Amino acid sequence: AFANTPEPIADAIFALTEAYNADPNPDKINLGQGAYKDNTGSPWILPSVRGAEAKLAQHPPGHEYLHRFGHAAFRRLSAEVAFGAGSRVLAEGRVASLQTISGSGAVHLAAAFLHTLYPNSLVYVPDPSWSNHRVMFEAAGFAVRDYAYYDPQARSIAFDALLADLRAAPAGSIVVLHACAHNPTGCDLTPAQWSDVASVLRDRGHIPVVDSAYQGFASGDLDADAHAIRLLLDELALPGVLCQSFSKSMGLYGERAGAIHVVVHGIAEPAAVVARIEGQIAWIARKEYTTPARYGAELVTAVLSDPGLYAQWREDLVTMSTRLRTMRAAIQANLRELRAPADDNWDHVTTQIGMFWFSGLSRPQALWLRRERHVYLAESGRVSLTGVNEGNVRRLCEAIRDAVEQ
Ligand code: PLP
Ligand code: TYF
Repeated sequence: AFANTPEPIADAIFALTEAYNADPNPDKINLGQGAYKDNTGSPWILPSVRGAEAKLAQHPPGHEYLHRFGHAAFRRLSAEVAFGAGSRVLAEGRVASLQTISGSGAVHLAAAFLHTLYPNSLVYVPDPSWSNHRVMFEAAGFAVRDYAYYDPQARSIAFDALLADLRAAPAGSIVVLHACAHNPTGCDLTPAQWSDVASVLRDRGHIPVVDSAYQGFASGDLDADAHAIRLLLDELALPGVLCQSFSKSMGLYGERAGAIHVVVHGIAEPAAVVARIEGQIAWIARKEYTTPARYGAELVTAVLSDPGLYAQWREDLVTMSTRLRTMRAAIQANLRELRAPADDNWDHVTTQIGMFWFSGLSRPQALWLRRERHVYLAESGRVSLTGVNEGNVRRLCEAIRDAVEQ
């Protein structure tokens, strides 16, 4: 038994983290996984989350199972973070919400649920995207196609090609969209471009699956970063799915706090449909893991239900997003000063937003940086800015200059 177990498929980003951890060099730089670090390179527990921990220590919630839909207050409050407390969809009861095993679990349940209804639809993911999108929708049984997203020459969004691909997709396709801070490119659509995309989605009867893993990380503002979510799923009343993660926005990576929200439009009395959707998704989860995890949901709920902690959380998001923007500016200034070639002016370091810099460094350059300078970035050239700080940014830029001068 078991001897024939085939070799597992490695996730490139997790493999990179393992290689970094195994490197004994004290000056190594970790630009792999998208997990926030402070200016000393240490993980950061958000002050708002510390406050929530203190609150839970005073009033322990215990360890009972959650309801199969998840923590009731968490489901409601997480929907309000995404859609806005005064949103029409929430007021009209159009949202089926379930707590999930973070954003990954939400994407998985979205795929599994949609497959029960639309098994023959094609699924479109941006090129490039978070690699798990394709993996999870294919695992659910879908055929997955790319739609144009990024133009490496122009270092910006290939918007005409994007629209053309979504127009050409068979009617009723499922379209995965990043709500903000696109992973890995750091390039988001403008509000005007979102409106154009929404028109195509509506005309073609496509179903948007909006993946929101970085709300608050793009601009530092929760509402600004929810623009696409609210435009598509509320204002323009497109039926669709929202996958929500608190991993990055609250720094709760290992706690696995997230939610799936399925938005129902075009039905005057949505309550019965919403209840059936919640029941169906809970049944999928029942077959796989029964109920979601408690502690992360308690922390998120403690932050969101306390006005003081909520205000602190908004500040924490500004702290994190500002630090990353400051590092973008420092990288750009250093590369310009070092006269590092390969780019006219390194403009794209600061025009991109969010956790990642899609550097344009090639695979051989990324591998050279790893081997020769102990700088660990993805082979795609994606740099997680979380690993950059005042102590290593100069050295990083010297290494990049040497890599591009090779
Ligand atoms: N979606 C995107 C675009 C991501 O980058 C990530 C990872 O951070 C996730 C979803 C899921 O992360 P998690 O499962 O930690 O919520
Ligand atoms: O892209 C990242 O670095 C994060 C973390 O399968 C991550 O989103 C990476 C790969 C993966 C799950 C999470």
